[in-house]
Amino acid sequence: MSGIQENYCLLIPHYNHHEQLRRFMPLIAEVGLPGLIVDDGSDPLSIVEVSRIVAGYQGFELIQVGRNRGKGSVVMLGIAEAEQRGYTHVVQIDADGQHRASDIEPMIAMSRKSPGALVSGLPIFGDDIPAARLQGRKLSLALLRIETLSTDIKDAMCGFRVYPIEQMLRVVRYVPLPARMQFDLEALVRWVWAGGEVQFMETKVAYPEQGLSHFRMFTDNAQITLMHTKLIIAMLLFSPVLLYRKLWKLFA
Ligand SMILES: Nc1nc2c(ncn2[C@@H]2O[C@H](COP(=O)(O)OP(=O)(O)OP(=O)(O)O)[C@@H](O)[C@H]2O)c(=O)[nH]1
Ligand SMILES: [Mg+2]
Repeated sequence: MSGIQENYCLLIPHYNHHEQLRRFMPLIAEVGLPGLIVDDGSDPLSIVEVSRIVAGYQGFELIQVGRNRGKGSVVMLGIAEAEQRGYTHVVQIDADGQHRASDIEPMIAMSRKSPGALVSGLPIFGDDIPAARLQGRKLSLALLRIETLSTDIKDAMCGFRVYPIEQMLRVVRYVPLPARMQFDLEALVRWVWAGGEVQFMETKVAYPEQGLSHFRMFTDNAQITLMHTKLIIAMLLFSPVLLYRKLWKLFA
């Protein structure tokens, strides 16, 4: 990536979060970056509302995909669209306003220092996080560390990350990433398997009372469990390569 001028845009996957996005937009617009909002087949009323919201901000564009496909699907679509518009990096930030817009600039500053790295938010949660979500995240992090044979991974599921586009498209060239909520997890695992660098930046994550989660406790957790099973089997097959790489890094 050296020699190439980094060019960042925001990428916001949106699904029935127009009320949250309405409150969040003034904060993210302040950063002064262009943005792609990819609507993931929201309800008709939500699409009308989100179209109105986005039309009110210069430099922001709404992309619609029709039927609901899942967060992973629209993030990958947004990454491809960003590449076509000449961007080298996307700052993916969820539409529900849980993340701090004021941390976008520091995250980009971190990314500029290592443009080839995936930079992920490292959530600092308050007391407002539902206990079940916290336990689920802890379990996923432990499994992700096994899957990557790495304790360097500090968070597995943050919806606030900088993805370098070229490298990310290389990661999915032969095997696509999951379309739904497993995306954040598997993207990180596959990134590490491909030899990619990951950096973490602490950032506060809120679960406000007027917030709205579309995370489906049973279905999404079941899909995440299946994904971990698949990744652990793949890791066992791939482990000689991962171990060789680790030793190489240690002794090189
Ligand atoms: N849940 C969900 N979110 C989607 C979908 N498509 C796009 N999104 C967006 O993906 C982001 C994350 O969705 P959330 O429902 O907040 O899920 P989460 O942040 O993992 O879960 P919480 O920690 O409970 O908020 C939001 O910006 C959504 O609008 C979808 O099909 N389902
Ligand atoms: Mg959320």
